[in-house]
Amino acid sequence: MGTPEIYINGTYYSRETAMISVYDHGLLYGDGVFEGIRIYGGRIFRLREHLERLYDSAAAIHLAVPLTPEAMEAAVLEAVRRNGKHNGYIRLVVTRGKGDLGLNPDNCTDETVIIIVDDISLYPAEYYEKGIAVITAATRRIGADALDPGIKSMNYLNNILAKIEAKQAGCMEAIMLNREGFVAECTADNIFIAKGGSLATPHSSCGVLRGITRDSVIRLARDMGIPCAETRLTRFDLYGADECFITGTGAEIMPVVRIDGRTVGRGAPGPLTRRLTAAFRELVYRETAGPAVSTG
Ligand code: PXG
Repeated sequence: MGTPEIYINGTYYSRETAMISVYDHGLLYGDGVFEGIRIYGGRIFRLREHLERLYDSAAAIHLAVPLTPEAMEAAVLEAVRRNGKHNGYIRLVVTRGKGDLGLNPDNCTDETVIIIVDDISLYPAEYYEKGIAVITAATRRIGADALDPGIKSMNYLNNILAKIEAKQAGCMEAIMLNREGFVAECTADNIFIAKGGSLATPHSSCGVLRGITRDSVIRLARDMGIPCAETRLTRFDLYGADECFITGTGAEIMPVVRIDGRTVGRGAPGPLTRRLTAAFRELVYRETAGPAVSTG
């Protein structure tokens, strides 16, 4: 595998030469949106859904993406093709672009579009077998009254602070609560619990990103006849759960076996988690079968 070819505004650069201006408002103010997308066997998983979320996020922050969704889809496919990546990760970023020192977005002339195709650092396989320990972070998820967490914006500072809390506690992940103290999500993953044969996950109004993996799991559960409620969850609900897992593009479905020092269920990945993991792998296989480098 050669050096990655990175797309910036229609031109490809090497990893060493791919650069943006220090006046880019993405850097100066976190003024932009992004997506993280998986490539499985040369096919892109749910590209259309990711693009829809990207354009919705952009619209919410008054950001005009300089490519049509069709042109963006073509650009992503071309970037994957050029990089010859069969399994990996696409980071799609759109920033307000180069401006000057000052928040005024009118001074930004051209939006910056970046497509990076690279390897993904996965959790070690044993974590999927044993499950992970998590904490609830003191750092709260930003509320929809401030910045709607449905927007996948480049402002991840409070998620990063929660991630630091997790690491300081010797854990891989942190659960973030919303301002009311209800469970929202993890730093880059959604969360589910199972209790009495049913699933529950925080409702989008609790301050979560509507994850594409979350959506896949909700639909799979319904197809499998497993009730799944989108509701409000408390830490009490987490501690008393039979099972818990987190979902995301990177982690897929990761079992959680300890929360704030309390053992979840029997302290091992539970039966619903295992069934959904198998069903999710089957879904990915089904949707990404076929000719390489196309949308899955
Ligand atoms: N919540 C948040 C805050 C996220 O950022 C998810 C949930 C899960 O959504 P998906 O659509 O992936 O099921 C995310 C996803 C990265 C990276 O490189 C971040 C995400 C996804 C992929 C890569 O940091 N966040």
